[in-house]
Amino acid sequence: MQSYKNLPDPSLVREDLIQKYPTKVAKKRNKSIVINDPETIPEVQANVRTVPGIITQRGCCYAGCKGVVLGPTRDIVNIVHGPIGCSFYAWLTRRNQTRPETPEAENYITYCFSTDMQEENVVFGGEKKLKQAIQEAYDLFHPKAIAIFSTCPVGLIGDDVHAASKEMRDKFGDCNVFGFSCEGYRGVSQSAGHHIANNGVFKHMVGRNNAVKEGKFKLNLLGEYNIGGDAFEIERIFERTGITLVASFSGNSTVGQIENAHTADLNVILCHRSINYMGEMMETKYGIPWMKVNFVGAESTAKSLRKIAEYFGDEELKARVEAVIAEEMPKVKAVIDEIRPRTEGKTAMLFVGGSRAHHYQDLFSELGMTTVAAGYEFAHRDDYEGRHVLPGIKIDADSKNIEELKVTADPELYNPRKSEAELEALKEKGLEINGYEGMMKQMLKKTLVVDDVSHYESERLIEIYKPDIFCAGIKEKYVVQKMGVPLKQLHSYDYGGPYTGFEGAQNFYRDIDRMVNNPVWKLIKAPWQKAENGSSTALEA
Ligand code: CFM
Ligand code: HCA
Repeated sequence: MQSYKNLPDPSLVREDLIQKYPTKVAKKRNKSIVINDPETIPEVQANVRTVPGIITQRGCCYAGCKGVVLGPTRDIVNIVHGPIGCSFYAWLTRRNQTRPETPEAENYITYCFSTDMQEENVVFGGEKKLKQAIQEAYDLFHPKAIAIFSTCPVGLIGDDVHAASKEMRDKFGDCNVFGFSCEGYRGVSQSAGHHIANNGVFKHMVGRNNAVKEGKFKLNLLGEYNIGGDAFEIERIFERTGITLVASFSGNSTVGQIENAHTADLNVILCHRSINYMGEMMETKYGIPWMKVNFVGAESTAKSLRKIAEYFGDEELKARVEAVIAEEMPKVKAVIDEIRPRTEGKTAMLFVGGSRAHHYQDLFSELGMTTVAAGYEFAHRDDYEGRHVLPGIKIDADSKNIEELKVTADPELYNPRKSEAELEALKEKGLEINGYEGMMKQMLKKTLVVDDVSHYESERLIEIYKPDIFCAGIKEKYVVQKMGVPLKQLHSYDYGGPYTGFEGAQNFYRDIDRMVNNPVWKLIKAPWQKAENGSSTALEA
């Protein structure tokens, strides 16, 4: 076990990580491996193309669009236009749960829809087959909406999924059909897919239904995808505090909710990376401000609830929020008190996605554990460095490859939910509207921040730091565990969860306790324990 106090010299670690790379690659990777200083946050290179040949954790644009943003909405038929593998390998792997109102209510999440493109379609074009597939889905299910997702070959042969969608939409009249040009090769990671998805959802869904939901404190929850039932716990807390959830983007959501989202008074954003575009567009067109929240970690949940209550400025809401916190926290504390003596002082490493590598640090610190190294797969600089913390950060560094959606305020609809003066007053109180702190502000001095960590670098980091737990995804899991270090999947939660809110925090503490204190890891001889001459670098001498 390595405590924070006796961490190795981080500049030697960085040197070690890049020493085997060719000079040009080493130079590039050097900019993505940063020694943290929360007081003077250094610049980190992020959202750049992975060097070919390096084994990355990243996924593709199609995964970000179809799997991440659109996948969790239960009553859209999502048809993948491409060879069958793209649909098959994205089928139910993300654990986005859903709860239809009744057993008969529409739910297509368990289906796998694909045009099953063949060589003939690649040579002669696949639009005819796509239209047939849309027709078949319509005849069989009569869904409210059908979305089409382009895979790599579709972009290469030039099928026009937008024209095909429009033709079918006009033909049906009662089914919203729209397409996404989210070919896997676009951009540098999943991130481009989020942007394309946000643009499409905003253009084709948001604002189609003006029915107003009852409720005094109405908000949309953005960037929560109900992995392992996370959204269910947040919904439970909102209900207890008297907050009305208009739409969720997109965990446990429906087409109806999203079409109605513009009637809410506030957007709260959990995963900023995947959905900041939606927050910005809804603010421009409908005057709905957004603010960053975090429901991962009990303290963060309490803080976020207080922030929401402060935004609405209602004394009754504030009192209800305090009452809920006062009731929920003792249960959380009891579990911490039981477990913390066994987890205190242990170390963790988190390399995941574009948001969780930051948010889950809160849960570890509640257990007295330190994050010694962390990084995102595909986040942008603002997710590391924060927005407002460093002025002048460009938010949409990947947008150059993506067709821009011009959003302008509609004077008929535009209704600023808070006046400029009210927003200023909230900012003065320290309530960040449209801003937040990134991962680095929260991490300790001299810890390592590594963007788009490579497989090789992860192995070296484990050998050098010997963390008590490593958090990543399914591709990393078994390699890391064979090194004698338990791996917690922070994407799928290893079939556990929920981990959000007060109850989720308790689930997480118990799962982590079971992992870091499991005697089985001591039975595995890690490679460094087997090595005859011990060390391979000066660092370990
Ligand atoms: Fe946001 Fe997500 Fe994440 Fe993400 Fe993802 Fe995911 Fe993730 Mo996997 S939207 S950035 S693209 S929190 S699918 S639910 S777990 S990599 S850290
Ligand atoms: C994706 C989805 C993923 C993959 C998870 C993993 C998810 O990016 O395509 O690598 O284990 O959360 O399901 O991030």
